[in-house]
This record gives sequence, C-alpha cells and structure tokens, in this order.
Amino acid sequence: MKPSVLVARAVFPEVVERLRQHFEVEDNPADEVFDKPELIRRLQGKAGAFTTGSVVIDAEVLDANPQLKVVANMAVGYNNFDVPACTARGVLCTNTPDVLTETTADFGFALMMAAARRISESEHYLRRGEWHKWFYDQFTGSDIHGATLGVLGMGRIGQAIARRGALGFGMRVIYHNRSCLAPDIESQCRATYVDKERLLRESDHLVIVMPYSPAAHHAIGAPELALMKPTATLTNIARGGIVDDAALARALADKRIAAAGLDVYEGEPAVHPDLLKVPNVVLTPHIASATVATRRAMADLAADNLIAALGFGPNAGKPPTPLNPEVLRP
Ligand code: 8YV
Repeated sequence: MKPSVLVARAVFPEVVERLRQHFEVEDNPADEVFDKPELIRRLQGKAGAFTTGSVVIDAEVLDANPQLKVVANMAVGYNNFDVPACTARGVLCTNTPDVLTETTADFGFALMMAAARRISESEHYLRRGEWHKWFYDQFTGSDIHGATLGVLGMGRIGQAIARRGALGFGMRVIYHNRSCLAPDIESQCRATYVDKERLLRESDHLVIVMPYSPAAHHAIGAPELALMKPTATLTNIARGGIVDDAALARALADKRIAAAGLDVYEGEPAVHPDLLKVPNVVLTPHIASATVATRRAMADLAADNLIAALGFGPNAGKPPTPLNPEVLRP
C-alpha cells in the first residue's frame, strides 16, 4: 500500500501528479488555509506533509499525529516548523535553499531601488491625475550607485544582494551577521563586516535578509531606526516580526528615515494600518521568490525531499536538503 501524504496548500498540478506516483495524496486545490484543528485532522494517517510558510508544524500538531515522518517546506525559511520538537519525535524537516537565491536577491534589489527612487509613490501620484507639470525636485530620491549598501543577515541571499550592489552598482557593501564570512567569500562580495550599530549608522540602503527566530523579534525597532540616516532606506524581504512595523510606520511618517520597501509583515497577510497611510513605503505581498521558474523549482525540490525521505525515487533515504539530518541516522 502506498503511504499517504498531505499537500497542505495548492501547488502546481504537475508536482501533485509526481507525488501521486509514489503516494496516496490528499491535496488542497481550493487552497484553503487550514486552522490548527483542521490541519491536525487532515494529517491523520499521513506519513508526510508538503507545506508552505503558512503551515505551522508544532509540538501539538506532531503529538496529534505520531505517525508523521517528514514535513517538506516549499520555502527556504522554516520558522513555521518547531524543528527541535520535530527532531525529538524523529520527524524529518526539509526546506528549499539555493533554488530561490538569485530570484529573491533580484527582488530585494528591485524593492530597494523602488523605495530609493520613489517609484510606487510617484506612480500613485500619476494615477491619481495629479501630474500637471515637471519641477526640479519632483520625487527626488537617493542614488543607489556609489552609495553604501548595508546587509543585515549575510546568508546566501544576503551575499547575492551584496554581489549585485558591489559588482553591478559600484556600491560600498557593509554587512552584519551572527559571524564573519570566510575571507574568500567576503572578497567575492566585496563586503566588510561591521557591528550592528555601525551598519545602522552608515548604511544608505539597509536590506534585511536574516532568518526569523524569537531572538530576532523586533531586531529593528524605534531605537535602531533612530540610528539610521534620515536619507536612508530600509528594505525587508526576510520575515515579518524582525522589524517593528508600528515603529517603522512612525519613522516613515516623521521622516526619521526616507523610505522603505517591505515584502513581509508582522501577522501577514494583515498589514499594520499605519503602513498603509504613509506614502514613502513600497508594499508587496510576500512575492520575493515569485517567478514561475523559481516557484516551480521550489515545489519540485520540496517534492524531491518528500519522495526521498519516505524511501522512494533515485535519492531514496537521502533527501537533498534536510534541516535535521540527525533524524536520518540509524
Ligand atoms: C515563500 C519565503 O514564498 O522561501 C521563503 O522562505 O519566504 C518565500 O519564498 C513563502 O515562504 C511560501 O512558502
């Protein structure tokens, strides 16, 4: 008998078909967002789950489903998983690194440029029919080329953003991270390690790409925003909750910083109402990895992980991107 798996959110039908070659699949083509009791119910009897960032796998879900063996996230971020709780119960967790790095870095750069050059703000003005004449300081923003790019969180995506800044736009790149990069990677990215305070004080354009953890909650709040230049921009493509959105909305309204670009929000898909009121912020609905090719690559990698973790396919027993590989050891 084939093992059963749950595909918890809607995904490419071709990927669901691949899973059906190995598993009894309960999928979710209507793309309902299950609350916890419903998720627990749907997981009954399932050996594996294909999840996205909105599907929370915690101790309660695991304890209600002791038969579960693997949870495969279609995302590089995995703060929706309680990984220690999974490890303690022998449940494998996987994510989708690498396949989205360049696409996400492209988007981070686009959002930063849109904020610095006031693209959304000026488009809204034009659409409102307010453009009647050109004038010398109309929507003047700040330069990207030659400016100082600050990267908070220098993992794969942070490094890809740094390379774009240094090699494509002649930016000076500084970064802050839990640890310094190896010298060869620092020189590839032409990036210099600084402490967090210096990063905040010296960045013309700050891009946040660090993973979310409870320790990272409100890593950027009012005190941190107060250290930034009044001409600076802040871009967050990491996770909601790293930035205190209420404090950011106040800083934008008071022109404590010039502009922001946000793709992620505390409590998304809800957006702090004050952010909707300030004009100098570009707001996008968590789409940094959203190109057709990349979303397909993410879905395929999540499926590869699920198939291999449950002992099928060419990588049987060796899922490509495990988060807690200790679970696999005999
Ligand atoms: C996903 C992301 O779109 O990979 C991540 O961590 O944030 C995005 O690429 C989202 O998490 C859906 O799973």
